Amino acid sequence: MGIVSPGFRGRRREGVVLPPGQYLTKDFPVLSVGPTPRVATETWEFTVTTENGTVHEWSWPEFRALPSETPTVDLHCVTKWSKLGTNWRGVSLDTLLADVDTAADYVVAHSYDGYTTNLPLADLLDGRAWIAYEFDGDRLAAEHGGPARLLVPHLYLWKSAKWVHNLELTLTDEPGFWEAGGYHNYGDPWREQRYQGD
Ligand SMILES: Nc1nc2c(c(=O)[nH]1)N[C@H]1C(S)=C(S)[C@@H](COP(=O)(O)O)O[C@H]1N2
Ligand SMILES: [Mo]
Repeated sequence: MGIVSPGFRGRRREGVVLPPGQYLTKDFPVLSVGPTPRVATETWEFTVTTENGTVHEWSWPEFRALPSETPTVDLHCVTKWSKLGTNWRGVSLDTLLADVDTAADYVVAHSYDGYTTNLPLADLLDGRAWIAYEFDGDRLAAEHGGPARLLVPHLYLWKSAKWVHNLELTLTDEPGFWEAGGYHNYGDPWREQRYQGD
């Protein structure tokens, strides 16, 4: 590692595990805008739609037949709790998007409960995001987004859409639920991008 100036908060430094303003918890709090949707794997489907209307679709068996990964990642919630070293299993977005032909720069994730969140497409690539379906070796609990949720741990946890149903690839950036309600458009915990203007 090179020299990092002590005042610069935007990068992770050796020995620094918590982004600014966060505290550690061992719990796994549940934060949902509405009631937990119960989605059976028999009817579950995951789709990626491109800017020209092409739809890529996976049933549960098709999704589960894809190669999976077991990331261990730190979670940072904008309500200030962080949980370190969480263990997941999921399919990398690199895998899911490998055959998707698109000129889009942005994504809106749509969930079964109607929740939406937006992020740059680049943030889903290069081993940084998964559609996760196991937590700590068990099926992902419904309250935490099961059967499957988006997991984008390098951004605040509101970007990790639970019960994810569709990724809409868009040419222009379209704010999601919290982003339209005053939360930061990007949400980097290391730059403490909690609210618009941070
Ligand atoms: N579909 C959906 N995804 C969601 C939410 C939601 O209400 N609906 N809440 C978000 C918020 S604000 C947070 S902090 C995390 C919480 O995830 P958890 O309940 O597993 O801790 O999920 C995010 N994903
Ligand atoms: Mo949140």
